[in-house]
Amino acid sequence: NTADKLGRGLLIVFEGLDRAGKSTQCARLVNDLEKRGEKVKHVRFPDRTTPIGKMIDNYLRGESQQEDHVIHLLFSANRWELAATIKAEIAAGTTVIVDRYYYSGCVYSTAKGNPDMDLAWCRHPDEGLPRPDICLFLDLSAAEAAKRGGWGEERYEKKEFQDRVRKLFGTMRESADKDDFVVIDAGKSEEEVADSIKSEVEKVAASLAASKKPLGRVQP
Ligand code: ADP
Ligand code: 2DT
Ligand code: MG
Repeated sequence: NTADKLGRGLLIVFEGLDRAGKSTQCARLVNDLEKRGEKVKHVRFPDRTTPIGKMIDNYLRGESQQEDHVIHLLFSANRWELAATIKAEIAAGTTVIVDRYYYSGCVYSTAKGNPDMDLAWCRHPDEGLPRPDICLFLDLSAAEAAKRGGWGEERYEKKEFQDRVRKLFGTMRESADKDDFVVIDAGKSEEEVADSIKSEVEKVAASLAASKKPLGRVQP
């Protein structure tokens, strides 16, 4: 298995717009790796269970207001509070599968259009976090996403905002973090998407095992 060949677990992140299928595919990959005898931990951000996560949850549900910089830093802090655990799990041979990470953090905050907060500013607080071995970007057109049902009631779940998010993910996929991303066509059936993901994960696991690459950090 991965841990024997690489000497550590993998850090695998899922990103994409709302309804792209992240949560569905995270669950499937966790299941699949577990069946193959791998140790797996499933994490999602925001982690709404911690005290900081509860503040974020209130904000997302529209029950509280937060200044733009403040909520941005809370999302980042919510990742930092789990960073040491993630590193320890990976060192112990567990593969950690993450539903949204700092890429969402940068893109959603920047999409607000606050003139003091561009992508570069938004990325700084996350520098130094464990760096994903792969970020599987589930790519879905707006039309396909619309077929998957309406948005919920949460902040950000509005057409105009989602259009800005889509554009900014595009920018991010072409900038500092471009080597992290593998784009997956998320418009196919659940099984077909799962198969593409499996093959990308196997590819990255094999290449890392060959190079014995240690877990990285998000670079400035
Ligand atoms: P996300 O976590 O990215 O918001 P979900 O995994 O919750 O997305 O999926 C959003 C909706 O789309 C759910 O109703 C889910 O059952 C459905 N769905 C997920 N993957 C597919 C797919 N490949 N084709 C059609 N519908 C899908
Ligand atoms: P879900 O729980 O449905 O994925 O929605 N978000 C997420 C941010 O604004 N900043 C972040 O750092 C992260 C991780 C994206 C969570 C919502 O919170 C947004 C949608
Ligand atoms: Mg989800």
